[in-house]
Amino acid sequence: MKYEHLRQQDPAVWEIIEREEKRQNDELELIASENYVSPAVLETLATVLTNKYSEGYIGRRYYGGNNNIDEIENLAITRAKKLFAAEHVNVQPLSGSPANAAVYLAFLNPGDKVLGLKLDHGGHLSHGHKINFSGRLYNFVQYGLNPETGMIDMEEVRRIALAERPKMIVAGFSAYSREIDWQKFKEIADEIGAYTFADIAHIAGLIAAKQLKNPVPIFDVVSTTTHKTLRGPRGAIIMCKEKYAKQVDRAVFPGMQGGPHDHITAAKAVTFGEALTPEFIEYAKQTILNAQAMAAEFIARGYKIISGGTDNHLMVIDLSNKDLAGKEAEKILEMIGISVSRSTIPNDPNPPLNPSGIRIGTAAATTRGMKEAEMKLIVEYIDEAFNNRDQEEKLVLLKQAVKELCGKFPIPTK
Ligand code: DSN
Repeated sequence: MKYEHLRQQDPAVWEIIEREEKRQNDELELIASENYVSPAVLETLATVLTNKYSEGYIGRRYYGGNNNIDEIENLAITRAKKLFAAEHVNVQPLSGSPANAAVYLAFLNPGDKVLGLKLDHGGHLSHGHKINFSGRLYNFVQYGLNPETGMIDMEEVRRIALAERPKMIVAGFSAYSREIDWQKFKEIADEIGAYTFADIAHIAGLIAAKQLKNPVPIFDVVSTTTHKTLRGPRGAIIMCKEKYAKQVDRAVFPGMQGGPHDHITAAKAVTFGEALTPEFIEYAKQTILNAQAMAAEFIARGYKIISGGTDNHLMVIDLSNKDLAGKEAEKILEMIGISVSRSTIPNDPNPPLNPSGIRIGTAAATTRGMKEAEMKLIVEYIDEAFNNRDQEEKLVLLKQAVKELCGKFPIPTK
């Protein structure tokens, strides 16, 4: 029986997990940063590798008994190098923020100036927000999106970079739907002798599948989580030029972290193996096609998408013309079994806890096998839910429709 020991030993925990499994099966996941791992990745996460301590690096551990772990870590590194054309990879970061903290530790001193995208324009907390460690330890100056186009204005980035002369420029975002001109960022950084750091957490899977441009051969250092479009376990990696390998490794351990989570390292290796297959390229292509179909349908129904569309897996919808704010929209959709995340819009007049928009992504729905026709249907359900937000009976019917749709596209178990 599946999870036999857990069921018998701790029904209280099991019952919650079982409920969550049912929720994930019956409901639709449109949170742009979430996805479903393969059964092979899930199995790897529940292996005995979780029992091991392996502080240090391959062949240089501070604990005995690490021969097998060395092999696992080597496999993860070798596959990641191939996937991203990376010179050096550190596969030990526990997640996105710790990875970014390690990058700053490797290249900067406290107080150094860094240029990053504003959080409410699509950046990330760890790109210099004042309540985050990054904004408290380093002197971040920030660029925003062009208010007319909703896109990054590279001339504006250049103007700020030349005026502020930061030691590092950060590119790569949590809620930006357009292709990023990595080469242009690099040229600007070279003009002022700044380091280039790309955080590709959201789009790593699309880059690995060669559907978006890859910053790894261009930038000094690149971080990514492994659990978004890359469809792996919770975790992160850092890629850099060989000349920065030592300082990056030292920053991860002993700088930021203790022992790596070896079961997760193994699951990263399995994920990279999956991402190297032709099937994954098809998945990434479809994820983008689905996002574009969804954005077009929202626009046809009078919704305002920041930047007017998407080149990747996500979009940010400004709901201010719908008499609706992000928190309420998130709640209404939760009532019909659809998860999205509220999102700020550029120069949002509303506070971060109740911003003016929502962010939607197609990575998880595409893993279930949904295509453009289902995306259109989903937008119809969302629109109907917003338009009938006070009609409880209508919302119940929509929840049933979402469940039926999910039933036709089960989360892959093979
Ligand atoms: N929480 C992730 C996201 O939703 O984009 C980023 O950390």
